[in-house]
Amino acid sequence: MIPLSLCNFVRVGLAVAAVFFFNVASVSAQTPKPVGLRLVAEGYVSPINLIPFEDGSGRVLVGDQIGVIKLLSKDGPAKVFLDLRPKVTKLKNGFDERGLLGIALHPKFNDNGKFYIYYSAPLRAGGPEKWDHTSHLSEFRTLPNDRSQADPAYEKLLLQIDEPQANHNSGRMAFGPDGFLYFGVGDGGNGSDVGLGHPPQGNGQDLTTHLGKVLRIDVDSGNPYSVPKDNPFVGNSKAKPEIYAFGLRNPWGLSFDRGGTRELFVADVGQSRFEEVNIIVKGGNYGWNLREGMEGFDPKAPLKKPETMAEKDAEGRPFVDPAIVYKNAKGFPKDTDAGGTCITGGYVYRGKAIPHLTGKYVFADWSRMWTKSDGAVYVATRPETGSNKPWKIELLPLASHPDGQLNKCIVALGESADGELYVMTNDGRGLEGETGKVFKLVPQ
Ligand SMILES: [Ca+2]
Repeated sequence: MIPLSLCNFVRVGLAVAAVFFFNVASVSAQTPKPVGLRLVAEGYVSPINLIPFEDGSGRVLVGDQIGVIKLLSKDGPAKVFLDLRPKVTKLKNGFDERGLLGIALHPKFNDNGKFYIYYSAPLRAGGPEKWDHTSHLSEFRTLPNDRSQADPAYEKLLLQIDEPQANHNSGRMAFGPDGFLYFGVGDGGNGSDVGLGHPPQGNGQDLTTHLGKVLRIDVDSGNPYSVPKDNPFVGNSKAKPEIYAFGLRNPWGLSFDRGGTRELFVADVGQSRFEEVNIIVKGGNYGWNLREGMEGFDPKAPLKKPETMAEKDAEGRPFVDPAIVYKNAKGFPKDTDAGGTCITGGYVYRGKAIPHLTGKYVFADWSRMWTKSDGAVYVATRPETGSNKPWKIELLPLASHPDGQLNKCIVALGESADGELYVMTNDGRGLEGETGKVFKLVPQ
């Protein structure tokens, strides 16, 4: 928590910053054309997944963190697709990062009805003493002749990952253009990647654990799955073969670009000073907990820029810098170009409705202040080819809301089958009430 007096100061600063774009390096007075948010669904607690059916129907699944997945038709009412609450670990009414975290439909879902869910289950029998819970990655399926209804009797458990603390779980998933399932796993929680369940080098840098990684598996062969032969650490007896990339803290936003070269964008929630988006490459080390943003990180003094910065990891690999970075208001309470407190992540826009966003990465921050629901939507523009400048970040003006202020926390973004984007919010600080709403990003 930061003191309220500081927050008031931050608020004045952000009002000034709202007309500028920012990146870590510079500030300019340009601003993108306004867009609007149109309400399409409400009554959720914390809607964190919006997954489209790719069958031309316009239907989408909306997954609520508490464990309920609803199917929204284009015009009809929402209906419950799957209620996973009996299998989810007991959640707190207040702030809680556990629950139903990720959903991905099998690329051949229309034929086989298979889909995948990542959720927080109670700590498994035999799990490490005093650890918090166990993450489950499971295969589910619909009823044989009805894609609009999950089969409540079927679950095939693919992977369990024990979690020392309740926070930093990720579990965000997507199938890649190669047909393999990619998913994020957080560093196990706590802060600074230290404490119970965190080895001396941190989970992010420890290749013997799934924690703090992006993993890649093949759900179409093996039992219950197989590891793609070209995963970067296959054959390394000191590494988990599922690892695709590492050095991540809480890779919350995870999406493949529907166009371009189908890059994998992963927004990694920072701790104190920087929020970042990484373009994931095979075997890449994204730095946590030796790096945060473009700087070093010292777990003993997380709010300070360390005097020295590691240039390479323990095996001599250089770190991969993030593509998009902004200052976290917790670490920079006086800076007008601090973009928020927790990156939500987003998508490269490939829809038709808002042409000026095409090819840009549209993303959100959960709340610009820790003490108030103040989510913001941003647009990041890739630098020209050959330039080593960071992506330009601009606040996306929301003409549908007075002064562009949402006054809500943005828990996730979603993408329809035709590339249009959705912004999912709730009013509170956690799993209380049914204030969760789903908005569509529309031209204004
Ligand atoms: Ca990083």
